[in-house]
Amino acid sequence: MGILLEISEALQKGSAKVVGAKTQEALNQGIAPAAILNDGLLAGMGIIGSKFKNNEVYVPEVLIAARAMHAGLNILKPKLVETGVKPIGKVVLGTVKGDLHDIGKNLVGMMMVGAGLEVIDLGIDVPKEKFVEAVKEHQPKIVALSALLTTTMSEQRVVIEALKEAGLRDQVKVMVGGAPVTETFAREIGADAYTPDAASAAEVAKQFALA
Ligand code: B1M
Repeated sequence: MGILLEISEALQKGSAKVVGAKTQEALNQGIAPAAILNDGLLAGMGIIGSKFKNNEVYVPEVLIAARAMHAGLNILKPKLVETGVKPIGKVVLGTVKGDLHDIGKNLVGMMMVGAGLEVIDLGIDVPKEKFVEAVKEHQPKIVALSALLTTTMSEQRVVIEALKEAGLRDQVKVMVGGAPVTETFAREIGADAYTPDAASAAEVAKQFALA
């Protein structure tokens, strides 16, 4: 069995220890970090996602799989963020209020650091006030909002409105993303950019920072 398949299967079983060890082993074998991420970790999480949808697994199993995913991501992180240059700009990043999903957000953050940006990660379940405070305090070029639920994506609009009310909207680019978010939705709520994945989010953030 290929090591990437072994990573995917260990993740589905929720074995953080095995995922961590196999991720390291794959790196030692010279497998590209992007392949380990996409064909190992994300492939496993994709299968868990489908089973979750079909009620074949439940929240506890998904949480354990997410913990295993983090174990793998922690090993990959130094490779994904290798940069060594002075940051080209700051990003305030967070998962919006009511939403506890952080794997995608963390990946977006890692890729942005890898693209040369400094990332201030506010975490999950972040209320609009905290985004506004962070913009005042850190003066970032970009605010990046993640939402994974159809019930929380509207919170991205709430944050944009709060930035407007605080008179801060014009000084930042707002980027939105997350599984239920679309280009059309992003335009509708007045975001500056929608990107479908972490790599393109980092690419667009870099363009904004250098503009
Ligand atoms: Co949740 N969950 N979950 N969950 N969960 C989903 C999102 C769901 C699609 C599962 C399903 O039914 N198929 C579904 C949402 C349905 C909907 O609203 N459309 C769902 C649900 C319903 C729920 C609960 C309501 C379940 C319940 O309690 N009954 C609950 C809600 C809790 C809450 O947030 N208030 C819940 C809870 C959880 C756990 C806590 C158990 C766990 C999260 C653990 C954690 O994050 N630490 C969890 C997980 C793991 C998932 C799935 C299985 C995997 C999500 C994930 O991490 N994917 C997910 C099903 C799925 O996605 N297939 C599901 C991997 C990650 C890399 O992808 O986050 O999409 P993703 O990020 C991508 C892109 O979206 C993008 O880049 C990333 C990769 O390149 N991206 C951005 C993300 N943010 C971006 C920002 C950007 C740009 C791109 O710019 C700023």
